[in-house]
Amino acid sequence: MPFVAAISSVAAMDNFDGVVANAVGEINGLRFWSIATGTTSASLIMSAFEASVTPGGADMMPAGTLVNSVGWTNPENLFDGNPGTEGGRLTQPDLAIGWIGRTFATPRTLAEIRLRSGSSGGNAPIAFIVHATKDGGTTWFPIQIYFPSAWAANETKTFSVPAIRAVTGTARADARFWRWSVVAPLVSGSLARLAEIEMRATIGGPDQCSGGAAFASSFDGGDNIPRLTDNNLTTNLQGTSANLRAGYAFPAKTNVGQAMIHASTFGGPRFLTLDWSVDFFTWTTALSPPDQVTWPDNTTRLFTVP
Ligand SMILES: [Ca+2]
Ligand SMILES: [Ca+2]
Repeated sequence: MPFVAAISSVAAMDNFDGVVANAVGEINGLRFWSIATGTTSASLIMSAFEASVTPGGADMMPAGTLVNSVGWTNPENLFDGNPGTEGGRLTQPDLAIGWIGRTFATPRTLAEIRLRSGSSGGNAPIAFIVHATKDGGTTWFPIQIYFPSAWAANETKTFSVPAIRAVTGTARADARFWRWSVVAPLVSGSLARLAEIEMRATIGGPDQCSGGAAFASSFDGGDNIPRLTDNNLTTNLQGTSANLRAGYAFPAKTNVGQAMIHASTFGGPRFLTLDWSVDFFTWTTALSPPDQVTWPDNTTRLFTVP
């Protein structure tokens, strides 16, 4: 049974469109993959992840086998039926790979998932993908991306699970996810400090980063991800090493013809790539700008995407 009677229902945002890959809706595993958490902390902490075959129905997740990415503390606490116990992925720098779920011995068609925040609403995801598997977890495919509103502490949100469809888009124009990957900062071992990123459809066009959520990995724990796209050049996200990733999850397919970075003090990246993905799994590089030999503080750079 769900933990609380009063739950907020959140409509599905945008299904991964494409042809129906498999008419059989039954799956034998489900997981969610946090893209970004709220504003008070980058750590992902939840107290429950439930799923049911009917809206409001019995929770099927405890019957399954736990599967999760590395870095989790007490992952079983999301499936123990106890809203007072929390599990989390506290090692923030790789939050973008923070996924968790269950696989089932018996395939089933799921209609609804329910997530419950922990003692801090800011540690719940403001953007996440739900993945399903039909082969017991060997391969996963995304079935929906969600952008819930901000969470209260100990709040359960309900999300409908769409009919199982598969991502079929393979072209850049099908991408919902775009990111900058900092390959190396200006000075080896130093910081890259990104105040703002923009993804424009055309050269000189308006920024398209709205309606979805920014995401990032390998950044300092004191930072928060929404600073990347808050249209405020005085708020930034800084990475302590190479492999800082900073991107945006769009609610619909989005092509990018020009991308922007505004670097604040400590400069910007020296080597970087702009990558896109249709599913948040597999990334393709769209642009590898030349060596940014210098990048003065508080400077905007624009890059045309071929
Ligand atoms: Ca729990
Ligand atoms: Ca900012």
